Amino acid sequence: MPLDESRSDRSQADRVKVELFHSACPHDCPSTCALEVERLDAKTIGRVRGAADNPYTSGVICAKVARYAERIHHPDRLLTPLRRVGEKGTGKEAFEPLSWDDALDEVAERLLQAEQALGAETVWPYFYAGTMGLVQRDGIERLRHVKRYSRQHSTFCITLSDAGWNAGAGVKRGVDALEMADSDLIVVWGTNPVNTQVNVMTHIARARKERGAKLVVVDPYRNATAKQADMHLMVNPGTDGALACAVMHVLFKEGYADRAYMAKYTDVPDELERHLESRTPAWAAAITGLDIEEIVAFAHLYGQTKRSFLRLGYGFSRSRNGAVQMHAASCLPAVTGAWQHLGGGALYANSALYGIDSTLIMGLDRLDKNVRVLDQSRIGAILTGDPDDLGDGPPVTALFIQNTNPMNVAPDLMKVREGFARDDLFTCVHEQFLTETAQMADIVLPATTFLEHDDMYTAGGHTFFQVTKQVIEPVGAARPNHWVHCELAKRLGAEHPGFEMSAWELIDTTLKASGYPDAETIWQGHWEDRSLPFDDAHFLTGFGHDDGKFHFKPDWSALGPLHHALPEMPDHYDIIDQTTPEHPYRLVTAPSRNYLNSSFAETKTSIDKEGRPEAQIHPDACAELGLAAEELVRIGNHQASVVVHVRPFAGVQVNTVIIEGIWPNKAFIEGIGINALISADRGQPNGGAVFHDTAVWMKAA
Ligand SMILES: Nc1nc2c(c(=O)[nH]1)N[C@H]1C(S)=C(S)[C@@H](COP(=O)(O)OP(=O)(O)OC[C@H]3O[C@@H](n4cnc5c(=O)[nH]c(N)nc54)[C@H](O)[C@@H]3O)O[C@H]1N2
Ligand SMILES: Nc1nc2c(c(=O)[nH]1)N[C@H]1C(S)=C(S)[C@@H](COP(=O)(O)OP(=O)(O)OC[C@H]3O[C@@H](n4cnc5c(=O)[nH]c(N)nc54)[C@H](O)[C@@H]3O)O[C@H]1N2
Ligand code: SF4
Ligand SMILES: [Mo]
Repeated sequence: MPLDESRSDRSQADRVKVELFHSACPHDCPSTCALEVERLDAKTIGRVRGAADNPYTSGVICAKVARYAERIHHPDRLLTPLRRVGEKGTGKEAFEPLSWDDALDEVAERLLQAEQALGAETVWPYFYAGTMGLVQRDGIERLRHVKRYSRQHSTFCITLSDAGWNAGAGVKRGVDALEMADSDLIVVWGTNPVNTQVNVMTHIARARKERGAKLVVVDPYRNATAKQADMHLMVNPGTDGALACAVMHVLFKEGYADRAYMAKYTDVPDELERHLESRTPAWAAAITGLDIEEIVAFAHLYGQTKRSFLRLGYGFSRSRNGAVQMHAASCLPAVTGAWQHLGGGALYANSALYGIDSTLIMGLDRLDKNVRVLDQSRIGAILTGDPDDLGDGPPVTALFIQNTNPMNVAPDLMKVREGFARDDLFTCVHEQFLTETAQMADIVLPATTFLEHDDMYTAGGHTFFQVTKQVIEPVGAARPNHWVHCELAKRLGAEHPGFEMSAWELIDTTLKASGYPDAETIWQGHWEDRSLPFDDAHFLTGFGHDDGKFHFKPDWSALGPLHHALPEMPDHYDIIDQTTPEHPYRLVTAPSRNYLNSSFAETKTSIDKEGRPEAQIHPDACAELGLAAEELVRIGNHQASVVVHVRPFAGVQVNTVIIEGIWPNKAFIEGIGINALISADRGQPNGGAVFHDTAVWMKAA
């Protein structure tokens, strides 16, 4: 992989006077790259590059953001507010432009009418992380809390992985990713950084070049990262708990367990050892589909390497048992004591480093815990009136949506479509593009991108906090989320100091309340490094729990209401969507490289690079099903079926099928996207979508 995907010709830029601005990538990606943006004039950007002087970004960004001019200046950007005058779901021709004042008046009137008819809980502000900027992403919470609209349990992404990590380590942080360069073994587990956070590969490449470090990838298919690995453990999806247990079994049996470390830093090492006696490599081989020898070889490599770095991803947590999988894997460095060494330990995410006080931005001073909470991933069930989801409250009759595209990304898509299609539902979508969700809206509002507004950013994958300023004028009549919150608040009679401030004032005030330098100072310096001293980052001063220990035996009841059946110890928790004679395959819907969730599916370069949705199916399975390359396969379960092209691929087990990318529904042969197959079941113990946990049938289409 090229070290700098963003390097390219400067010919266009050379012709005009180019100014460089610092910024940060706002997309929902652990890398939160520090950027250098070329401004060609007050309205136009040129190339975007990774900041060379940021130690994590190190001059490298993904190709899709390097080409951001293509997205920001895209002819399909929304330029004015729109009112729908035609059928839902039918594109541009169904909308007519209107002024901002008229649009905001209409939205406010409809929200007030809904509230008067059924109470404030009938309104559901709905958002996710289209921008990760704290002001523009989270300000919608202030409007929600002040108005006592229904709350949102945000379960698309991190709920399962958070629960799994916190179960063991007790706090959401880990070893600084820069230490990967000092590691002798890097285990990329349940993440595909070549696609999803390219910067991880920069630091792995350094360790390999400078120290001859080994790279192990644990993943159900030979993805772009596994292709570069020294060892690829191609597990059955949802079976990592078994692999982790068998590895620990070997570590204990063969003298790789650090008993002195465990006595000091962990809760119940002896009980764990006894528990693992029956979790042999042979036991795990039958569950994971790996060979016994592979499992033992990995255990030896891991046990023998003091500087071993686990880079734990989100992917392997997107399953009904995902929290148990994450916890089981996170136990490994606590058994060997790898945490004690430079370049040793684990990183899932670093959110806890930042300590931002979000009270002002989110209006937490106005939060009323009696207001009902609706699960984001169950939007289909909610909009179609499932009483279990709605609780005692009214139906949802009004949605205000920012930063997300649920008509494309949410589970149980057929139900989501049915819900959005309701005649008695008022929907306002604030968007950069006329997404499939925006096409269902009554009023569409045009949104700015990150280079058209101010914001600030934490990061999951590194330690740098960043503050950014607007670089160009808003495109067309696009307006930032914060501006829309304030304008709606006026019309809705919602009062809060946060609605009286500019975005910059919100940033500055929040930073002061959080013990940071002021906004201007951080902006001038581009970022504020929040990394911890070695002993703290490596938990040598204690893990996050009250007893300071890593918990092999977690208190799941503290982590969510659905804790009753969870295993007490790391294990294979067998609640995944099992294969049956009727559904003999397991489907994984992993992200593609050139799309980011559903974003960038509008840019031509990304579309050209991705081509079309394809099912990657083992050649033996193809033979059995009578499928060949270029042919169509129908893939289905009790929810729906979709039709895609076949790509025979030996880098996957015979009973697993992979479809990369969250494509627009229309990219599929019958216009039904992949999430029609995804269940809206809640992962345990705290909910969480199970995007990679689906048993399916396949047949020639
Ligand atoms: N290009 C690109 N970048 C992205 C995104 C994107 O869509 N495209 N999405 C962004 C977002 S929102 C997020 S949260 C991150 C997610 O980034 P990651 O942490 O990488 O998580 P996923 O992309 O869901 O899955 C990564 C890998 O997990 C594997 N996997 C699935 N099930 C299992 C399992 O049971 N066990 C194991 N061991 N592996 C499994 C998949 O095969 C896939 O290769 O990426 C972000 N970055
Ligand atoms: N099958 C399958 N489904 C998945 C996943 C998977 O791996 N497989 N991954 C899941 C995961 S991890 C996640 S996080 C979700 C993500 O799904 P979404 O939250 O829907 O993320 P995006 O698809 O990137 O859509 C974000 C939208 O926000 C808009 N946007 C960006 N910035 C702004 C802004 O400043 N203001 C406004 N108003 N709008 C803005 C963008 O134009 C874009 O349309 O998808 C989930 N769905
Ligand atoms: S790698 Fe992630 S954070 Fe970096 S530019 Fe690409 S999408 Fe943005
Ligand atoms: Mo995500």
